[in-house]
Amino acid sequence: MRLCLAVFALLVAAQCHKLFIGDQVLRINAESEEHVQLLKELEGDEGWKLDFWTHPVSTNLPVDIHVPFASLHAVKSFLHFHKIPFSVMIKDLQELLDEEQEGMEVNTMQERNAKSFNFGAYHTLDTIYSWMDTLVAAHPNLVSKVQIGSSYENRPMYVLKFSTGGNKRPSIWIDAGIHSREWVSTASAVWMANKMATDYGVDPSVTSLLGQMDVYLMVVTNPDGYAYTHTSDRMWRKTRSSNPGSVCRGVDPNRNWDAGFGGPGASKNPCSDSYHGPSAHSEIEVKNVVNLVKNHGNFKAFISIHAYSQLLMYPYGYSCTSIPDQAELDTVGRSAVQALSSLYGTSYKVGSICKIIYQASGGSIDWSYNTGIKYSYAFELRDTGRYGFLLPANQIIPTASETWLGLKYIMEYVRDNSY
Ligand code: INF
Ligand code: ZN
Repeated sequence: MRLCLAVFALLVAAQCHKLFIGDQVLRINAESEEHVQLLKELEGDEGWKLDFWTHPVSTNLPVDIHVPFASLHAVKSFLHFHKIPFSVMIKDLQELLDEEQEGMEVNTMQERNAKSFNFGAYHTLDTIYSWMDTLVAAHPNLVSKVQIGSSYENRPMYVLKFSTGGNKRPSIWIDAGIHSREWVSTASAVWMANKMATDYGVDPSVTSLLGQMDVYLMVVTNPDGYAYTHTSDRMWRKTRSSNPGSVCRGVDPNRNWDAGFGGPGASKNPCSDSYHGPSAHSEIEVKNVVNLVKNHGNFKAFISIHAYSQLLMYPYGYSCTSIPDQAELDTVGRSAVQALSSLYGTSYKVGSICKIIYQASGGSIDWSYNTGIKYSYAFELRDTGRYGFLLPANQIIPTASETWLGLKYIMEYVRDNSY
């Protein structure tokens, strides 16, 4: 048995996939400020190669940590010693990854025969890009595929533009997949793009929305990172740019925007998953979006879709002071979440980034808000930690369907209240 496991591991490694055999994800419930401080020290200790999926901020938010097999004993001893309660959320990360991979392989075979796109499965970048062409071909008078530039590794960056005419109409920006490991964000954007296209002319609200506004939907905002999660490291979050003077690659594209850039809640260490990069907009993926939004000049909403934690957040992240429009964005956010929850009862929290989770500088929706796009929001989709970034594919369509109701509420509100 050990021999075939070793052979299997070698075969998989031959595809240069990073392996996570025996790795676990622990859910830690800090019960005191002292526990929170101890967890922050743990996060700062690079030696144990811990991947914090969520971060220690207070006693009322759990901390999920992906612990490599080699560090498991030490980390569990540390938690036991300090009497910090924890549970094992994922007992073997590689097993979950293998299941996910099997699901994708089965789907690819079925798709070849059925010639129909399976919205309830995760797809590679190439498959998503091909699907975009079929969506445009099916709705030529509504949807176009616009290349806004290229990524660091020279992959095209496409926006799906939904427009029924006019020139630079009041528009809504929606991006998904800016953090590449958050696969359900990208998969939900694919489903919602199809939903919007097929509901136009059928759903009076969508028809009215697209009769007055354009919608720009970027399904894969970090294509290099997304490709890398399929070929090499499923847990990759950042871009894939090289950092001069460091062996570590990538910048956190949600710390690279010119909004409180380099402030608290971002790292100056290129090896950190929240590395802010050498300067604001240094990442071409961010720069391409900034240029499009600035050149267009008539965006009324900027919505960024992340996963996980089930949150709907508004600015600021870089500071815990309230924005001038806090009351309105909070009210609209709570109504949007009410619409989202009406489908399956999924519970979301609403609030500013800084207050509801933690201070994070250089975030996209802080930048969009400060450039005058009032209706700036960030969704954190399912789940709340049972699977985290490895949400099973059978939850894609339920997640996308409920998210669509929340998103549609926001878009309708913007249609009726922005000038
Ligand atoms: N979100 C957190 C992040 O560290 C929080 C966040 C969301 C900050 C939106 C700023 C704006 O970027 C995620 N979620 O990474 O996937
Ligand atoms: Zn994210």
